[in-house]
Amino acid sequence: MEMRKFLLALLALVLYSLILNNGAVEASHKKYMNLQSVRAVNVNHLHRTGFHFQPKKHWINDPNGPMFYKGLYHLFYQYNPKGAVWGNIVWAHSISTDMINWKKLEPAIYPSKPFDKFGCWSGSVTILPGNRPIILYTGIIDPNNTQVQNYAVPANPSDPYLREWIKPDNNPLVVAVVDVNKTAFRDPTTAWWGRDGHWRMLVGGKRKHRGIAYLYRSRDFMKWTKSQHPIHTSANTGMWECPDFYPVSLQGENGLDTSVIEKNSKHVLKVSLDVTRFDYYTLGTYYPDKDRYVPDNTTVDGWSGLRYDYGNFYASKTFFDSGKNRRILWGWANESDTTADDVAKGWAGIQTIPRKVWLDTNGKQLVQWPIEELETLRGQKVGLSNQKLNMGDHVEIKGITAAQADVVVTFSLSSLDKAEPFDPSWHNAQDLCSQKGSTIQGGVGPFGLLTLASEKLEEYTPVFFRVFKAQDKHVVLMCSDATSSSFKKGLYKPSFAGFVNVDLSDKKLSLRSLIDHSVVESYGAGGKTCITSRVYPTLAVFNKAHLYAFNNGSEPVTIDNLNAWSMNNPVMNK
Ligand SMILES: *[C@@H]1O[C@H](CO)[C@@H](O)[C@H](O)[C@H]1NC(C)=O
Ligand SMILES: *[C@@H]1O[C@H](CO)[C@@H](O)[C@H](O)[C@H]1NC(C)=O
Ligand SMILES: *[C@@H]1O[C@H](CO)[C@@H](O)[C@H](O)[C@H]1NC(C)=O
Ligand SMILES: *[C@@H]1O[C@H](CO)[C@@H](O)[C@H](O)[C@H]1NC(C)=O
Ligand SMILES: *[C@H]1O[C@@H](CO)[C@H](O)[C@@H](O)[C@@H]1NC(C)=O
Repeated sequence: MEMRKFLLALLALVLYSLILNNGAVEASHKKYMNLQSVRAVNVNHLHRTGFHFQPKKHWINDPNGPMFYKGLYHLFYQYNPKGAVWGNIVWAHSISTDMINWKKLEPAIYPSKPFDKFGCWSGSVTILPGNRPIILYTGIIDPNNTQVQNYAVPANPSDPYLREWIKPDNNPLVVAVVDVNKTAFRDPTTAWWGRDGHWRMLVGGKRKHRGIAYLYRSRDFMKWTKSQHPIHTSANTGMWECPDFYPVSLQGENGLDTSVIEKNSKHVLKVSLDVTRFDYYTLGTYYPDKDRYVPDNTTVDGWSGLRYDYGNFYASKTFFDSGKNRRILWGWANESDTTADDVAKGWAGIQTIPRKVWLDTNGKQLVQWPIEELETLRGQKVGLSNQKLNMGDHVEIKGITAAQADVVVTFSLSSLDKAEPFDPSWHNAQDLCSQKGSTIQGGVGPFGLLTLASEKLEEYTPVFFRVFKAQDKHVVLMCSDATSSSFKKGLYKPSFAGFVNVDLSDKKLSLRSLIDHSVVESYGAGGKTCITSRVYPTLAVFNKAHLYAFNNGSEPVTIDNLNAWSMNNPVMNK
């Protein structure tokens, strides 16, 4: 790729974004036509992650069809082989024995047939009886974005790598009927098997502003019929992308196969809302005879509802890992820098660390935790215990690589009496965090970690808690605030935040942060509330990055216990 062509493309981008910013910007992928096939001249390593899933270069988005098959984990993902912006999308393919070290294979699916000539978009894997994996994915069949659902099968099922996939000629399996909007009809789920001998799957859609999960049934997986009613819909939520529907056990942390329907379980329906670009879920009951899903009255059905992650996390997908009897969640974290930055650095997008997901003992939300295999990357370790932090204190955690680390800390409070009053009109955690950042001193909190911090705190990404007193309970706010993360211009620097539904009777709060150069992925209260931030420090890079614990509340806070590790690099898509 010659420099001249590259510079021309950059110029085109600047002009194009000017036009875009003046016009109406659609929620979906912005299309930078001129940049879609501009191959990376070189790959800038400054902000590349050390242990998160990334290809060697170029653009990635949604995780697709994760599965465990014959002792190997497979991950497919939306990938642009020709550039660092969205476009030319194929299903890239990697395999692993531990979901931490990855080997890159050739793309599994790419546009080639009339039923996917204009795009091979997201989808899922179902493992049919006899251990036969089958991919369902969305194909784009014309320049007008008409969407159909296709399938693909391994060319050689005895190849454990499943390198080659065939797209048979009886595709597409499903096309939009008259009353379905064919340009808002995509992302088939993993199918589940009903006792009545029918397979079922969901496809995301919308009608006007109503989000819809269409339900399809089939006896043989080839002939699919749309059921009269969607499994669920919700007004004013816009397009439902990447639906995910699965059972969770009422007891314990084990996962359930997607086809399990039993008394001792609940169902989860997750949708990715194209309008807000966040992933929301509800817990509820699935009635197989009526093929209806009814959310519990304890969960909010809409965009003030529960989220897997209150930060940069979208288009997620789970799968049942039969190897370890757990359900694993993959999600995409896009960049927070500009498209011009992405083109210049030659890459964009990462997958978050795979998380085990299960139902909280309170039955009202899910809990997530990084898979245990991540701990194999832990290297040099430092610890701290019984350290008191008064208001304004910050202590440095020295002796590890602060730009690439795993930190686990438990804070304890001697009293909650100084908690600030909670105003019941504060519904939006992110707004609250942007008003009450780490430098706004409080009663109980803010306290937590200052990650990716420069030595004199010119740059830092604080991850912290703040406790409020509502009428009859305490309210815990968790923030991951990118406001002061970087001097770089043009970045998206939100004060991501969520509330933490935690019992404070032991007056303890725990936090785990996975810090990886341009990502801080945090788990509050054992994984009840998770927040991922993408940040691009200019000073706090490599060995100039520091890590601190801090308290800026008038109530002293004690670090009961803190362990931090330098994280080693896995083999990543070599
Ligand atoms: C795309 O849409 C335009 C405008 O509605 C129509 O004229 C054209 O025939 C469509 N093309 C295809 C391939 O469907
Ligand atoms: C169908 O969906 C597309 C894409 O979101 C939208 O632009 C169009 O207005 C929708 N059509 C109808 C009839 O609602
Ligand atoms: C919520 O549902 C439960 C049973 O599932 C019921 O006992 C309770 O009264 C309901 N609460 C509200 C506010 O509707
Ligand atoms: C604590 O608050 C003070 C006053 O706003 C501020 O100057 C200081 O930087 C804060 N400390 C930390 C570690 O954020
Ligand atoms: C990630 O990038 C930021 C900044 O450009 C946008 O605001 C988000 O909408 C986008 N998220 C997704 C899921 O595309």
